[in-house]
Amino acid sequence: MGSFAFQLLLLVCVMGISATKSNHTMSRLLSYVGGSLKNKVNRKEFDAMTKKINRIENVVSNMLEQTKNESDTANTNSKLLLEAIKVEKNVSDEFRKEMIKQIKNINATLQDIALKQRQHKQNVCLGSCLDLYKYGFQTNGVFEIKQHQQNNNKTVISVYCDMTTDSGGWTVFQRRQNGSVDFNRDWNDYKFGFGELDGEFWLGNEYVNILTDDGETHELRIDLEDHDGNRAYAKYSKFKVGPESTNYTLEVSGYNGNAGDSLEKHSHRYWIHNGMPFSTKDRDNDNYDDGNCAIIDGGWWYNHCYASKLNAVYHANRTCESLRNCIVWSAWKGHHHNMKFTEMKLR
Ligand SMILES: [Ca+2]
Repeated sequence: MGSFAFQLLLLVCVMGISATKSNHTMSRLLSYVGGSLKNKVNRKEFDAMTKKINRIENVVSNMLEQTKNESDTANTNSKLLLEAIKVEKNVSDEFRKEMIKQIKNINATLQDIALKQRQHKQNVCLGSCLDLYKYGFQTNGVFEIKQHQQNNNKTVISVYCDMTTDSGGWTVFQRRQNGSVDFNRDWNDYKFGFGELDGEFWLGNEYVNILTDDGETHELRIDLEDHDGNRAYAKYSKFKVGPESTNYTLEVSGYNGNAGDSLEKHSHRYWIHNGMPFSTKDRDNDNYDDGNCAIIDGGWWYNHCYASKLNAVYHANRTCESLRNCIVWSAWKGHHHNMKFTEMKLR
């Protein structure tokens, strides 16, 4: 049933995008969902579910039509939706529980769609994911935020907000998860960012500077997962990336977490990243006199050279064959243990 959650959410998302021309798309999606379900439940349950899905189709279709015109009706309609898919006795308890879970997910997604519509309708464009969270946007996704620049102009940028981890309100500025995006990039790419906000990406040093260099105190959180499925995090109570005139120098302090600190302090002074400018393959700002630490390992605040490097070349191996091409957070797993998933976020 795990994939059913995804399929239903996919269904809702696609319908949200193309509500007006959704009949054909919806039929195809429902047929796809149905086909997938067929293999997982018995015939009786499947027939019952088909009826339910047809009813969901009607209710959701009406709801999307209405939320298009008036987003405030979404709450009412979501309740109608919940009523509409109460599963009958001939469906197993487990299946019913799963359905209710999925409906709650759909409900949350629909409310989020409604809130996004309200954001556009009322021209609500807040300054951070934290402001958006406090406003009521509490599901993960891509949002627009408005930020002051030093020349007092405002710039609107798209960011991915993590609204569920550690009380939410986090602006994600880096993600690695499958190696789909090349991180061995030059200064300009790291300056303005690359990749896809809902996939692998670097938001851009320019934006991380704007978001952290505003006179307020910001936190940094780094979530890690290794290739054995172990997870850990490092959190810093103070985080700032300076402007380009400082080569985006890193200021970080106040570690806590369970991954260990691989940025602020280290017994080996050449492995301290705090206070270091950013380096890329075409801009050597590190303390390594005989070369450039960033030459093949992606941009980072290299010293001589690193205790951590989360933008290195992605390999789906548990351990690193060499110190090169290895996504490292040494305080947690040492220098030879490759990370499978990383996310860097600020608040
Ligand atoms: Ca150097």
